[in-house]
Amino acid sequence: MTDAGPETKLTASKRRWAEQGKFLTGRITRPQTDRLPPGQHLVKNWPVLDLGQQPLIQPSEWSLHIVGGVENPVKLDWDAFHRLPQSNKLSDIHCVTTWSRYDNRWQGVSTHDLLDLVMPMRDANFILLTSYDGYTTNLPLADFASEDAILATAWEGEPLTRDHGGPMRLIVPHLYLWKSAKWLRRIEFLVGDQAGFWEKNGYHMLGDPWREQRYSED
Ligand SMILES: Nc1nc2c(c(=O)[nH]1)N[C@H]1C(S)=C(S)[C@@H](COP(=O)(O)O)O[C@H]1N2
Ligand SMILES: [Mo]
Repeated sequence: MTDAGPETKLTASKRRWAEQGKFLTGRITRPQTDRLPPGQHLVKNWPVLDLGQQPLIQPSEWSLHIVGGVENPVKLDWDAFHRLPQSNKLSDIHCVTTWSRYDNRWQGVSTHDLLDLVMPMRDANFILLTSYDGYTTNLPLADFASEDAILATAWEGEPLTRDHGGPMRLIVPHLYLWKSAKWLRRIEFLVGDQAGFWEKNGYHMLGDPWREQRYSED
């Protein structure tokens, strides 16, 4: 025990987040010449890609369920979600089908603020996302916690449209866009990595565009 007294679960979680945040900030900073990842080309429009079922969710019927390895599991309705701190982010997006789109303005709840609320347990190092269309995808908690990651409800100042995942989708801009679940409904914290839909169908477990992690090597 230190002079500052016993470390509570809360301070331990927050301290760990501060450490990981620092680490991530260093890791995702890239030189300007490296802005377009290998094998990508720029588009000005924003293509729509999904499994073909675009669920229609009224905000009154919407909820986000946080489950698994967290100190504070929650089910947030639309109002509760909007009472969380709201953030703005600017980021580039990169789709595995080789298009990239620069300078997207997002508004919503940063994953940092969500993590502050739910407080992941020490051994919960992976995330499995489930969406209203049945889609699933997985990523490491360290990547979910990236400074640029946001649970987005608006794009370019307008509510996120249904075809792009409205009313709310995840954006993790430093990974290929298939990790950015549209119509997000559930976030599960796991000890081990569990493959989602595309990951079970040959896509990479991480999906870093700068390392061209498109498909798994097997
Ligand atoms: N719920 C859900 N999220 C999803 C998908 C999906 O089928 N369902 N497709 C993923 C894939 S493969 C891509 S490339 C991006 C496309 O997002 P966009 O249509 O907004 O460009 O969404 C990702 N998120
Ligand atoms: Mo995709």
